[in-house]
Amino acid sequence: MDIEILATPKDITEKKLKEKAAVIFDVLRATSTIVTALANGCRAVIPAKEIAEAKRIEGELKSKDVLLGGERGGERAPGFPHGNSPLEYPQAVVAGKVLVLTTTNGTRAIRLAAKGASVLLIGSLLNARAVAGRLWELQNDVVLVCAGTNGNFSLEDALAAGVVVKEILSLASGRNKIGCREGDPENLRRSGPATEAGPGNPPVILSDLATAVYRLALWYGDNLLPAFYDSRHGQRLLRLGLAGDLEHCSRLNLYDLVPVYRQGIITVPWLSLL
Ligand code: 3SL
Ligand code: MG
Repeated sequence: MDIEILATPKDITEKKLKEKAAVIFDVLRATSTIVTALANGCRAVIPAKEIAEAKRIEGELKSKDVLLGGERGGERAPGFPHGNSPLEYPQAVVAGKVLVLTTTNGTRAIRLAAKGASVLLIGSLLNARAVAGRLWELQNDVVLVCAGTNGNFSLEDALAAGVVVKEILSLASGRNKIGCREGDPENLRRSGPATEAGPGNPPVILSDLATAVYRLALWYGDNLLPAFYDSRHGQRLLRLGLAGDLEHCSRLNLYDLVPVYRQGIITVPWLSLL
C-alpha cells in the first residue's frame, strides 16, 4: 500500500488519483461539519461549489427535509439559514434531513478530488481511526488530500492526514514489522517509517510528505487543540468567536463512521441501507 499526500487542491490531477482510495480533509471546518451532521443522523450531504448551485439544488429538492448551509469568509453565507459550524447540526436539527452545503474550500475540494479516485472518503480528526480502518480494509493505494485554505497549505489538514497515516501504520504493525519502531535505529535506517510486508499484506510505503505528516502527528500527540491555535485558519476562527468549533473539531476519534462521496452525494453507506 503506497500512501501519498496532496498538500493542497492545486496538486489534484486525475492521474494522481486514478484507481486510488482518496480521503479529503478540511478539518476547519467543512469535513468536520459533514462528519458531525452525518453522525447526528443526517441522511446525506450534497456538497456544492457555489452559493447559486447550492440554492438551485435546494430549490429542486424543495422539501422541508432539506437544509441549506453555507459559508463564505468563515461566516454564514448571505441569506443562508445555516452556516458551516458543526455545532449548528445537532441531532434535533439534522436527523433524517438532507444537507446541501457550500463552503469556500472544503466542498469545492471534495468535488475536485472526486475526479478519478476509485473511492472518495470524507476525513477529519473526528473520524480518523475509522477512516484508517476502512483504508486498511480496502488495501488500495491511498491519496490523502488536504483542502487547505484559499489554495494554501493548512496545518490542521496535514495533521489529520498524519493521524490517519499513524493509524494505518499501527494497524499494519499488528501483522507487519514497522520500520520506525522507537529504539530501533538500525531498522529506521533501513526502511524509514514504512512497514515491511507481512503475511498476507503488502508493505506500507510512505511518500516523503506522508512521512512528514506522520512525524507531525507524532509531535502533537493526542491533544490536538494546540495545533489549531498554531494554524492561521484556526486563529482566524478564534477571532470570529468560534472557539467552540475548534474544540469540537479537535476531538480525536469521536465518531466511528466513514462518509463516502459518490455521484454528487455524501452518505454513510451502512446508513443508506436502512
Ligand atoms: O473553506 C472551507 O471550506 C470552510 O470550512 C472554511 S471555514 O472554517 O468555514 O471558515
Ligand atoms: Mg479548512
